[in-house]
Amino acid sequence: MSTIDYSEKIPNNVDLANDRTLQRALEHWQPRFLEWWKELGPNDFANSDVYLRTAVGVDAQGWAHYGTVKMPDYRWGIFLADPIADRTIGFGDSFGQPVWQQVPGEFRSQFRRLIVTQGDTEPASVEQQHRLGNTCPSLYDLRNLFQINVEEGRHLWAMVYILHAYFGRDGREEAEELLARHSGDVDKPRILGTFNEPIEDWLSFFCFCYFTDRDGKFQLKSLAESSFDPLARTCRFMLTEEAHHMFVGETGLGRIVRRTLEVMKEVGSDNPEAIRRQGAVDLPLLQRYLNYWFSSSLDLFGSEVSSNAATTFANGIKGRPDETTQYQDHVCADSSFEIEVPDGKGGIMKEPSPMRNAMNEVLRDAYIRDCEIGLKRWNMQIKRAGYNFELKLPSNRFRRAIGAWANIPTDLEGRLIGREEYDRRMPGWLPSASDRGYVKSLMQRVVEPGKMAAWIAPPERGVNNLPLDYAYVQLN
Ligand code: BYC
Repeated sequence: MSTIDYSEKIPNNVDLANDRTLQRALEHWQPRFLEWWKELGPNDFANSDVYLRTAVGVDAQGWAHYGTVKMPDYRWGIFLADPIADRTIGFGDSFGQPVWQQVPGEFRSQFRRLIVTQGDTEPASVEQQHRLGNTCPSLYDLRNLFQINVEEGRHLWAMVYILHAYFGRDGREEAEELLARHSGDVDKPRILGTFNEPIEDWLSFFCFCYFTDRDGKFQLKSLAESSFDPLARTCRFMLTEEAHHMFVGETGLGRIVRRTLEVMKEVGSDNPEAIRRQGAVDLPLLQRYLNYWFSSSLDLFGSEVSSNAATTFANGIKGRPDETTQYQDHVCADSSFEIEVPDGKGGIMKEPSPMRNAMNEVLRDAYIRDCEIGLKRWNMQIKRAGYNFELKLPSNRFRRAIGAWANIPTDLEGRLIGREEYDRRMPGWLPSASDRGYVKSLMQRVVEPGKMAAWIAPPERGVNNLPLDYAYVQLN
C-alpha cells in the first residue's frame, strides 16, 4: 500500500516531491484554491473547530483519521487508489489490452472534457452550500455538511492533479477555469444544470446528497473503469469518500420522515396544515422536493442517445459502473438498447439505439433503481406507522431539460399532457413559493450539543462512535 506523505505542502501519495515541475505548478494553484475557499466556501465558520475525517491512507481498512481542525487548515491532498497489477482495458474497442499510464493523443480532448466536467461539479456544490451552515438543524448535521464540503474540495484537487499532471498547459488553464466559473453565475455558470440550482435549505441539501451525489457515484464508477489508469485510480479513491455524502442524504431524509410520522401520531392527523402547525415537514411537501431534485439530477446523465457516450465507450474512456462484474459483453459493437422517445403525435414509442449510443440511458436506468432503495425504506416506515401514503419517484420523462424528453410536458407518471395543463398543475408537483417560504421558516439554527431542530429526528448514532451530544463543531 502506498502511504500519504503529510510532511509535504500538498499531502500526496503520487511522489510529488520527485516531480519538481508538477509540484511547483500545483503549489502555484494551491493559494488560488484557498482564496476561492475563503470567498465561496463555508466562510462564516472559518474560525470554528470541526471534527473532521482526513484521508491518511488509501486502503479499505483505516484510511481515515478523525480530529478537530479549522476548515481553512484542512489538509487537501492528492490520493490515488493503489494500482492493480497487470490491469487491462475492460471495455470498448481496445478491450483486453494493457491500460494506459498516459493519455493517448487522439483521445486527449475527450478525456479533458469529461475530467473538466467532473471537476466542475465539486467546487460548484461547495458554492451551492456556501451559507447553509447558518441554519443547521444540529451540530451533528453541521459537521456532516462541512465534512462533505472539505471532501468536495479534495475531489476538486483530485481532478486538478490529473489536469496538471497529464494535460500540460491546457490542463493548467482548465484548472484555473474551475475556480473562475461559479454556481448560478449569469456570465460564467457551472457546466451542468443541477450545479447552478441554489441550495438554500436543509431539505434541499438532503435531497441533493441523496439524488445528486448519487449521480456522482455512478459517474465516478464509470470513470473508475477508464483505460487511463491514473484517472481510474483517482476515481476509485473518491468513491470511498463519496459513500458518506449519500449516507447523509439518505439518513437526513429518513430522519425527516421519522419526525413527521411522530408529529402525525401526536396530532392524530396527516393533514399538512396540522403537521405544519407543529413545525414539521408534511409528506406531500417532501414529495414535491423529491420531484424537483430527482428530475433535475436525471438530466446529469445527458441525452438518451448520445454520440459522445458512444465515442467515450468505444475509446475506452468511460465505461459502465461495475463493468467487469455486471456485464457479459464489454465491447457492445452489435447490441442495441430500446429507448422510449416521443412519437411526435402526442404519444410514446420505443426505438432501438445502438448500445454504445445508449450508454447514458443504461447508466440512468441503473441510477433510478438505486434511487428506489431509499424510497422503499421510507415507505416501509410510513406503512409501519399505519399511514396510507407512498413516496414515489416521478417518471424519468417528467420535467426533463436534456435529451429526448426536454421541454415535453408530462405529468408525474410521464403521460404526455398539454402545456396549459402542465403549467397549471406544476405548483402541485414542485415546491411552490409558499412551500419554500414555509421550509425557510423552519431553518432556525440549533447549535446546542445533542439538540435537534423540531422538523428532524435525531440520527441513530453519532460520528465515529462518539455520543450524539458531542460538540462536533465548536463555533468560537
Ligand atoms: N446540464 O451527448 P450529451 C458529482 C451537455 S456529479 C447541462 O447529451 P454526454 C457530484 C453535455 O455536457 C457527477 N449540460 O451528453 C455530485 C454536452 O455539452 P458539450 C459529475 C448538459 O456528453 C454532487 C451536451 O450537453 N460527473 O460528481 O454523453 C456533489 C451534449 O451532451 C447536461 C460527470 O458528469 C446537463 N445536465 O454526457 C459534487 C462525469 N447534460 O460537451 C459532485 C463527466 C449534458 O457538447 N461527464 N449536457 O458542450 C460526463 O460523463 C458527461 O459529460 C455527461 C453528459 C454525462 C455529463
